[in-house]
Amino acid sequence: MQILKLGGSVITDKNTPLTANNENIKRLSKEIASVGPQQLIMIHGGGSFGHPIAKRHEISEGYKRPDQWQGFSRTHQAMVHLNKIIVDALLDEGVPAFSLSPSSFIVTEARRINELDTAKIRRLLGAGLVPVLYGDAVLDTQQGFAILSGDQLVMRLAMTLSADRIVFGSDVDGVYTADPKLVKEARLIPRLSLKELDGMVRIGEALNTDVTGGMLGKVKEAAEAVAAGVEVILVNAGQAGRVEAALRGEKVMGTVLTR
Ligand code: IP8
Repeated sequence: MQILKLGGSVITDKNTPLTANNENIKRLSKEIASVGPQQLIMIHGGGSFGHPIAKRHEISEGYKRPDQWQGFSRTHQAMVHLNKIIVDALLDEGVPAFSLSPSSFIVTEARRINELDTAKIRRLLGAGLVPVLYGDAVLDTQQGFAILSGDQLVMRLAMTLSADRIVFGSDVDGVYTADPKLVKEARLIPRLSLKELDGMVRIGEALNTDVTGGMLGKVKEAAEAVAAGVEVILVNAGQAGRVEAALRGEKVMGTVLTR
């Protein structure tokens, strides 16, 4: 079983609120379809749908004022909207996609997943369907509500359902030796062990910056799954063919995280 996470930067236009990147969504749907029948869970990020609304209403910080409940619901609705665009595109290409709302079966405690009932996901997979989930506004036992990131969801599902591989599709090629947007000599790291990763996280924390150009948080979250034996590969989903190759288990430009 594989889990594919599509980052918000690939499937939406991050500079324009509530705007999907239909071109990328269609191409990626075709790539997923061409892999053929597979045990696959998809999870997508919020991009210009969930994030601006969540930020405006301070949803991730938790309950402070009654008017935030409106924002909580609107954040969720924006994600439902984006999810519909993605599931419709997958169905149009023949992928048996099925939408699942994380907030309907997940509750967090201090922003970490607490309750998680995977029975429905298992049933959908058993029937040959591709459950499509997303980062969502969820109820939280301590702070009222919270934002559950797609990345945290990927990791919990990978551990609970013993996934074989996680493919992270974002808008960068993988993990670099330095931020490629700032440092000309930055090199892509094709394989990264947990020990090397730990070293980079320490450097990043000491400098109080993300030295790898936006990938460190994702990679930190992934470490637990890697330690449990799940293969984790980071690829650029904005480049044609890379997600497809990663799902097929073929050699592809990106970064593989290893034990
Ligand atoms: O883009 C958060 O998911 P992410 C989604 O995976 C929302 O961090 C609701 C802002």
